[in-house]
Amino acid sequence: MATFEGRFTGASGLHIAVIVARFNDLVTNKLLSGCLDCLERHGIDTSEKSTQLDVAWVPGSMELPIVSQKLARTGQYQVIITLGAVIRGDTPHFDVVVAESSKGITAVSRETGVPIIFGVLTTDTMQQALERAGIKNNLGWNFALQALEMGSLMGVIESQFL
Ligand code: INI
Repeated sequence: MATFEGRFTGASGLHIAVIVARFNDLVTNKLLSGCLDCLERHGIDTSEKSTQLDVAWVPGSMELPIVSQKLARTGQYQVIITLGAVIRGDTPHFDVVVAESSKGITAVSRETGVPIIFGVLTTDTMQQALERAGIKNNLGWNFALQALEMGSLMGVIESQFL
Protein backbone atom coordinates (compact mmCIF):
# COMPACT_ATOMS: atom_id res chain seq x y z
CA MET A 1 0.00 0.00 0.00
CA ALA A 2 1.29 3.44 -0.88
CA THR A 3 0.37 6.45 1.22
CA PHE A 4 0.68 9.78 -0.53
CA GLU A 5 0.96 12.87 1.61
CA GLY A 6 2.00 16.43 0.96
CA ARG A 7 4.53 18.19 3.18
CA PHE A 8 4.81 21.77 4.35
CA THR A 9 8.59 21.82 4.42
CA GLY A 10 11.07 21.64 1.57
CA ALA A 11 8.94 23.86 -0.66
CA SER A 12 12.03 25.39 -2.27
CA GLY A 13 11.32 23.58 -5.56
CA LEU A 14 7.82 24.99 -5.90
CA HIS A 15 6.93 27.73 -8.34
CA ILE A 16 3.68 29.32 -7.22
CA ALA A 17 1.30 31.82 -8.80
CA VAL A 18 -1.15 33.86 -6.76
CA ILE A 19 -4.05 35.50 -8.61
CA VAL A 20 -5.88 38.23 -6.72
CA ALA A 21 -9.20 39.92 -7.52
CA ARG A 22 -9.23 43.71 -7.08
CA PHE A 23 -12.98 43.76 -6.36
CA ASN A 24 -13.37 44.25 -2.60
CA ASP A 25 -9.64 44.86 -2.40
CA LEU A 26 -9.97 45.96 1.22
CA VAL A 27 -10.47 42.24 1.83
CA THR A 28 -8.35 40.69 -0.92
CA ASN A 29 -5.26 42.76 -0.05
CA LYS A 30 -5.48 41.35 3.48
CA LEU A 31 -5.88 37.81 2.15
CA LEU A 32 -2.79 38.37 0.00
CA SER A 33 -0.80 39.61 3.02
CA GLY A 34 -1.75 36.53 5.04
CA CYS A 35 -0.98 34.26 2.11
CA LEU A 36 2.46 35.77 1.49
CA ASP A 37 3.28 35.73 5.21
CA CYS A 38 2.58 31.99 5.35
CA LEU A 39 4.55 31.26 2.17
CA GLU A 40 7.51 33.31 3.40
CA ARG A 41 7.54 31.49 6.74
CA HIS A 42 7.57 28.17 4.92
CA GLY A 43 10.68 29.03 2.94
CA ILE A 44 9.23 30.56 -0.23
CA ASP A 45 11.03 33.66 -1.46
CA THR A 46 8.29 36.32 -1.59
CA SER A 47 10.59 39.23 -2.38
CA GLU A 48 10.23 41.40 -5.49
CA LYS A 49 13.07 39.49 -7.17
CA SER A 50 11.64 36.08 -6.34
CA THR A 51 11.84 33.43 -9.03
CA GLN A 52 9.50 31.19 -7.03
CA LEU A 53 6.44 33.38 -6.82
CA ASP A 54 4.41 35.49 -9.24
CA VAL A 55 1.34 37.57 -8.42
CA ALA A 56 -1.33 38.49 -10.98
CA TRP A 57 -4.21 40.92 -10.41
CA VAL A 58 -7.61 40.56 -12.09
CA PRO A 59 -10.66 42.87 -11.96
CA GLY A 60 -12.94 40.50 -10.06
CA SER A 61 -13.49 36.89 -9.06
CA MET A 62 -15.17 36.16 -12.41
CA GLU A 63 -11.79 36.63 -14.09
CA LEU A 64 -9.95 34.20 -11.82
CA PRO A 65 -10.64 31.13 -14.01
CA ILE A 66 -9.34 32.53 -17.29
CA VAL A 67 -6.13 33.86 -15.78
CA SER A 68 -5.70 30.59 -13.85
CA GLN A 69 -5.98 28.78 -17.17
CA LYS A 70 -3.50 31.09 -18.88
CA LEU A 71 -0.92 30.63 -16.12
CA ALA A 72 -1.53 26.89 -15.63
CA ARG A 73 -1.06 26.25 -19.35
CA THR A 74 2.43 27.76 -19.24
CA GLY A 75 3.51 24.64 -17.34
CA GLN A 76 5.61 26.88 -15.10
CA TYR A 77 3.61 26.54 -11.87
CA GLN A 78 3.15 23.54 -9.59
CA VAL A 79 0.28 25.22 -7.79
CA ILE A 80 -1.88 28.31 -8.16
CA ILE A 81 -3.72 30.21 -5.44
CA THR A 82 -6.77 32.32 -6.31
CA LEU A 83 -7.90 35.02 -3.89
CA GLY A 84 -11.21 36.86 -4.07
CA ALA A 85 -14.08 38.15 -1.98
CA VAL A 86 -17.69 37.93 -3.14
CA ILE A 87 -20.07 39.73 -0.83
CA ARG A 88 -23.83 39.33 -1.13
CA GLY A 89 -25.67 42.43 -2.30
CA ASP A 90 -29.34 43.10 -3.05
CA THR A 91 -29.34 41.35 -6.42
CA PRO A 92 -28.73 37.76 -7.60
CA HIS A 93 -25.35 38.86 -8.99
CA PHE A 94 -23.62 37.28 -5.98
CA ASP A 95 -24.83 33.80 -6.96
CA VAL A 96 -23.67 34.24 -10.55
CA VAL A 97 -20.17 35.38 -9.56
CA VAL A 98 -19.75 32.65 -6.93
CA ALA A 99 -21.02 29.89 -9.22
CA GLU A 100 -18.97 30.93 -12.24
CA SER A 101 -15.71 31.52 -10.38
CA SER A 102 -15.92 28.31 -8.36
CA LYS A 103 -16.98 26.11 -11.27
CA GLY A 104 -14.49 27.81 -13.58
CA ILE A 105 -11.54 27.40 -11.24
CA THR A 106 -12.37 23.75 -10.59
CA ALA A 107 -12.72 23.06 -14.30
CA VAL A 108 -9.37 24.69 -15.12
CA SER A 109 -7.66 22.72 -12.37
CA ARG A 110 -8.99 19.42 -13.70
CA GLU A 111 -8.31 20.32 -17.33
CA THR A 112 -4.70 21.40 -16.74
CA GLY A 113 -3.79 19.04 -13.89
CA VAL A 114 -2.46 21.98 -11.89
CA PRO A 115 -3.93 22.24 -8.37
CA ILE A 116 -5.70 25.57 -7.96
CA ILE A 117 -6.64 26.65 -4.47
CA PHE A 118 -10.10 28.23 -4.26
CA GLY A 119 -9.36 31.15 -1.98
CA VAL A 120 -12.54 33.07 -2.65
CA LEU A 121 -14.47 34.23 0.40
CA THR A 122 -18.24 34.14 -0.08
CA THR A 123 -20.00 36.05 2.65
CA ASP A 124 -23.24 37.89 3.37
CA THR A 125 -21.52 41.00 4.73
CA MET A 126 -18.27 42.95 4.52
CA GLN A 127 -17.87 42.40 8.26
CA GLN A 128 -17.91 38.61 7.79
CA ALA A 129 -15.35 38.92 4.99
CA LEU A 130 -13.03 41.12 7.06
CA GLU A 131 -13.27 38.72 9.99
CA ARG A 132 -11.98 35.99 7.69
CA ALA A 133 -9.29 38.22 6.20
CA GLY A 134 -7.49 39.18 9.36
CA ILE A 135 -9.76 40.82 11.93
CA LYS A 136 -10.26 37.41 13.56
CA ASN A 137 -8.47 34.92 11.36
CA ASN A 138 -6.72 35.35 8.04
CA LEU A 139 -7.79 32.59 5.68
CA GLY A 140 -5.08 33.76 3.27
CA TRP A 141 -2.77 31.82 5.57
CA ASN A 142 -4.86 28.66 5.22
CA PHE A 143 -5.02 28.99 1.44
CA ALA A 144 -1.21 29.21 1.34
CA LEU A 145 -0.90 26.10 3.52
CA GLN A 146 -3.30 24.21 1.28
CA ALA A 147 -1.24 25.28 -1.73
CA LEU A 148 1.99 24.03 -0.16
CA GLU A 149 0.35 20.72 0.68
CA MET A 150 -1.11 20.25 -2.80
CA GLY A 151 2.06 21.33 -4.60
CA SER A 152 4.02 18.86 -2.54
CA LEU A 153 1.46 16.07 -2.88
CA MET A 154 1.42 16.29 -6.67
CA GLY A 155 5.23 16.02 -6.65
CA VAL A 156 5.13 13.01 -4.32
CA ILE A 157 2.65 11.20 -6.58
CA GLU A 158 4.60 12.07 -9.75
CA SER A 159 7.89 10.85 -8.26
CA GLN A 160 6.24 7.52 -7.35
CA PHE A 161 5.31 6.89 -10.98
CA LEU A 162 8.41 8.23 -12.75
N1 INI B 1 -16.41 40.41 -8.10
C1 INI B 1 -15.91 40.02 -6.91
O1 INI B 1 -14.78 39.54 -6.85
N2 INI B 1 -16.67 40.13 -5.79
C2 INI B 1 -17.93 40.63 -5.81
O2 INI B 1 -18.57 40.71 -4.73
C3 INI B 1 -18.47 41.05 -7.05
N3 INI B 1 -19.81 41.59 -7.11
O3 INI B 1 -20.51 41.62 -6.09
O4 INI B 1 -20.27 42.01 -8.17
C4 INI B 1 -17.67 40.94 -8.21
N4 INI B 1 -18.12 41.33 -9.40
C5 INI B 1 -17.25 41.60 -10.52
C6 INI B 1 -17.01 40.38 -11.37
O5 INI B 1 -16.16 39.48 -10.68
C7 INI B 1 -16.32 40.73 -12.69
O6 INI B 1 -15.10 41.36 -12.45
C8 INI B 1 -17.17 41.64 -13.58
O7 INI B 1 -18.48 41.12 -13.72
C9 INI B 1 -16.54 41.78 -14.99
O8 INI B 1 -16.49 40.51 -15.65
